[in-house]
Amino acid sequence: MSTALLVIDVQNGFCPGGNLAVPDGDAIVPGINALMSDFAHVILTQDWHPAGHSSFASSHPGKQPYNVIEMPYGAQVLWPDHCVQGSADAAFHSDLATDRARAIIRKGMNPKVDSYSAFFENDRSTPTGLEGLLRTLGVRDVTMVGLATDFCVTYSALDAARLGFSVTLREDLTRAIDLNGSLDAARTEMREAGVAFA
Ligand code: VGL
Ligand code: ZN
Repeated sequence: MSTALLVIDVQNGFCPGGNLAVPDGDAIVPGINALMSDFAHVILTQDWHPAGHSSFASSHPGKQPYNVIEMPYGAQVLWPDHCVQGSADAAFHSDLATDRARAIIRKGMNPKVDSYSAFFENDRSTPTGLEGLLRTLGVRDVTMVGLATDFCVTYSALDAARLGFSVTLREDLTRAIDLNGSLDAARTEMREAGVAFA
């Protein structure tokens, strides 16, 4: 059985200067690079939205970033336009050691459904294919790092735990958006799901 490091959304868009900048988001890059050699497999995710994506406030007349609306699949925070396919905002941070990655899982490509998790769209059922990749590789233990702690990292960790993987969060190698207490709520949910904090 094998181990995988899941590096979530370490993209310019979530780093200082990006369209959805997470405070200090770039500070985790050296530590993530150093950790890669401890794992059999390194897998990156990349938030990869078409222009006009339904998670963008600009796609909803009268709405502002960080408003919350009801979508057919549940509540959806509306974001500034970010990580549009092919843009500099969607590129990985230039210091991230992407050469070590076995695979890059792109997500958020469905114009109508957001996708925080590396495993499923926000309907919690449409798969990205990552589960099959990990199982085929014999991976049972996954360690999560990246951006943002309280959105894409947490959704990915919760799905991994639900799928039966043993999940460790390296919280020192994540940074949070922390919207209305979302970081505390995310920590509680991960603890309850059996995610180990390292
Ligand atoms: C993310 C909000 C929107 C993330 C992605 O990577 O945490 N958050 N898209
Ligand atoms: Zn996004």
